[in-house]
Amino acid sequence: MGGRVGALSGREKNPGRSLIVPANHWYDAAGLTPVKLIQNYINGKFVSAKSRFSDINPADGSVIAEVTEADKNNVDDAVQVARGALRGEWSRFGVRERAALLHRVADTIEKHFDCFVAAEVADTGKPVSLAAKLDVPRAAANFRVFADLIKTAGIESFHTETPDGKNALNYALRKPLGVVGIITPWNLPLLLLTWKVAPALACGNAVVAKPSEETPATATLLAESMKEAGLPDGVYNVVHGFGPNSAGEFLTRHPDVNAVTFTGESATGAEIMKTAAASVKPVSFELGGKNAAIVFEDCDFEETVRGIKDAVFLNTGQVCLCAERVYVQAKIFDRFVHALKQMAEGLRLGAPMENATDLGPLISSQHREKVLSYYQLARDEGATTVTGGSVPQFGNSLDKGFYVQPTIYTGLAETARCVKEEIFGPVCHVAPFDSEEEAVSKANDTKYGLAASIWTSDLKRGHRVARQMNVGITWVNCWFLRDLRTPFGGVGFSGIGREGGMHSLNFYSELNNVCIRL
Ligand code: NAD
Ligand code: 6OD
Repeated sequence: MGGRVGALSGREKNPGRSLIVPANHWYDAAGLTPVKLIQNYINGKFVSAKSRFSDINPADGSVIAEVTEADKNNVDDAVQVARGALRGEWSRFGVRERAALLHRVADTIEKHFDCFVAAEVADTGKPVSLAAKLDVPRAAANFRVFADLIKTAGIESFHTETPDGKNALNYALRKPLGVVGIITPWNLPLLLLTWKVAPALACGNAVVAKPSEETPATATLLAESMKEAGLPDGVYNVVHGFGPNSAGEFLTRHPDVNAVTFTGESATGAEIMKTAAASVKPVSFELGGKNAAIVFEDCDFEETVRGIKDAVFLNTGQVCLCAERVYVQAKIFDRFVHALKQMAEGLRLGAPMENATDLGPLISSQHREKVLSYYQLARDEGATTVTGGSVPQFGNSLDKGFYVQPTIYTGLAETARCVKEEIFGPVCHVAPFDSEEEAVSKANDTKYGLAASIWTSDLKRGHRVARQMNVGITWVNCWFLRDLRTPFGGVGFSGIGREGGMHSLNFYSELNNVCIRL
C-alpha cells in the first residue's frame, strides 16, 4: 500500500489547497487542533520542501495536514548530518548516558501522552482507546526496554587454547552500524517506528526515519520529544514522502546509509532489497502475513472466541499478526462460527475519538478498495458470508470515511485466493478440520510465516503443535501478548531476521572481535 496512486492518498486530490500555518505543535492535548504543516526534521530543525502532499483523516476524508515531501537533496542532507552526528557529541555518549537519554525520551512521550494519542488517532482513524492502550504506551516501553537492555548486554568472550599451544583472550566489541535508514508502515506508526529507533539509538547509531506517507504525524512529534530529552541534533532525522522515486527509495539507495530496517509489505521488502543490494547494506525486514489460528475442541470456548475476535478484528484487522485464517475442530465448528459472528456484530464501528468505539476505518480509500475487492472475490470464489461483506452506513460525516464491515466467511477451498493472499482488513475465513495433523498442514500451507495461535487446554498439544508451526511467533491461548526481549520476525515472505531484545541489539551493532595473544 501507500504510494501516489490512491484516491485521497495525497497531493493529487488537494492541489494547491493551503491549510498551512507555521507551527510544528499541531495537536493540543484537548483533541485535534486544525492543521498545519508537517515538515521534515533534519539536524534538529524543521525543514520545509517545495513539494507537498496531504495527510488525510481516514474517518471522514478530511485533510489534517499538509506534509512536506523530502526531495533527493533533503534526504542527502539528512543522511549527511546523521553521519556528522556520529562523529560529534553523540559519539561521546557512553552506554549509561544513552540509556538515560532513552528513558528521558520515554518520559517525554508519557508527558505528551494525549498529544501522541490524538495525532495517532487522527492519522490512522484507530479508536482512541486502542491508541491509549497499545500504541503510545508501547512507544514509551520500547525506549525503556532497550535503555535497560543496553546497560546489561554482555559481550562475548572466550579464553582460547589452540592445538599448537597458544593462548589468547577473544572478546567482541559492540560498535554502532552508523547511519540506519528506518522505513515504517501506517498501521501502528509510532509503535513500529520506536521499535526500531530505540534499539538503534541504544547502540549509538544515528537514524533517518521515513514514516508512511499515510501517517506522518507521530514520527514528527517524536522529533520534539527527542529535542526535549536532549538528543544531540542530527541523531534523529525524519524525511517525509512516498516509496518509489521519493524519500523511501532515496534513503534505501543512499550509499552513506549503512543499514536499512523496514516494516511493510512483502513486495516492498523485495524492492528495497534490490535497491539496498547495490551497496551491500544489511537489512532487517518485518513483512506481511496470512496468519492461522487453530482452535481445538478442548479449548476454553468463551476465552477463545474473545481471543479470536481480537486476533481478527483489532485495529480493523490492520495488524500484520492478525489471523485471517481460522481453523476450528469440526465438533465445535458451528457453535464457534455462531459465537464469533455474534462477537463481530457486537463491535461498535464509529468515530475514532469516541471512547465507546471498537473499530475505526481502514487507512485509506485505496486500501478500502483493495479490501472490498477481496470481499467480492470471496463471494466469487464461492464463500458463504456469515456476517459483513459490505460498507456500513452511518448517516453522518463518517460515511465519507473508509469504513468496512467486520466480515466472516466460510466455505472456501484452501486454494482460494482469499485464503492465500494477505487482505489486511477486518476479515477472516473459518474452516473446519478433523485431526491435529490436518490443522497443522493447512496452517503451514502458505508462502508467509509470521505468526500463529493455538487454542487448546491440552498444554502438551500446545507445545507439540507450536513446534510444528512454520512461523516466527506462535502464541498458545493468547495473541499479540508481547515480551519485548523475545525474538520477533517471520519466515518466508514474512521477513528476514529477528528483532526484539538482544536480536535488535545485534542487528543495530557491528561486532568487532579483538583477539589478544596471552
Ligand atoms: P508498504 O510496504 O506499502 O509501505 C511501508 C513503507 O515503505 C512506507 O513508508 C512506504 O512509503 C515505504 N515504501 C514503499 N515502497 C518503497 C520503496 N520502493 N522503497 C522504499 N520505501 C518504500 O506497507 P504498508 O501498506 O504501509 O503496511 C502494510 C503492510 O505492512 C502489510 O503487508 C503488513 O502485513 C505489513 N506489516 C508487517 C509487520 C511485521 O511486523 N511483520 C508490521 C506491520 C505491517
Ligand atoms: O509488537 C511488535 O514489536 C511488533 N513489531 C508488532 C508488529 C505488528 C504488526 O502490525
